[in-house]
Amino acid sequence: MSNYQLPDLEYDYNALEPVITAEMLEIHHDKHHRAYVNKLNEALEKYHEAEKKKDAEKMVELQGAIKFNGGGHINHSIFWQILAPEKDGGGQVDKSSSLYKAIETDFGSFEKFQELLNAQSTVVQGSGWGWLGYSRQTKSLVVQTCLNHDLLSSRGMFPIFCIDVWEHAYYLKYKNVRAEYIKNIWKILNWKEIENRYNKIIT
Ligand code: MN3
Repeated sequence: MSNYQLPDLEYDYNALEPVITAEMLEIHHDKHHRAYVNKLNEALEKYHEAEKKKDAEKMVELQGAIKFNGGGHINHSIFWQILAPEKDGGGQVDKSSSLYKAIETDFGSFEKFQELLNAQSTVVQGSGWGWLGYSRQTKSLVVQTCLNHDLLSSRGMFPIFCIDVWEHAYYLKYKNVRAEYIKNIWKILNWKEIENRYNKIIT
């Protein structure tokens, strides 16, 4: 039996205001993310039944739902952790950290990295995610975007942090102006957690 659970947030629904309003965060976490978890569990249950019956056709058919809802669950679980309220240090990057130095080395400057991630995330067509990733192959940081809930790890890159650029992430406050939402999200990035994720992968 697969029974994935919706992870609790480590902050209140109103804690990311004004960047993300309480209403936006509650709907995003409690409705959208919960639906991915429920649909992932349903699809996996059907998959296990099909597996018992050795029904390969049904198993293949279910893979789309597992990929989409499983990716939604995995990506959102990262996203909630790499955000933090401004009063708890959200948005404050430690310029002496190894991640900050690696960003300067790999992108020229922190500002150039920011511009690149913002620009690429803004032009994702339809729904998707912007990422800072780490390529084990080139041993360097990379900016990437994924469509829908595709996983960065399926490209052989380790996901360090992400920006959800689905309309459901910003529309209630920012309407069609995705660029404004992306510009503002830097105020609530949890750099301690982001640095931890980077340090784990390079050591
Ligand atoms: Mn989302």
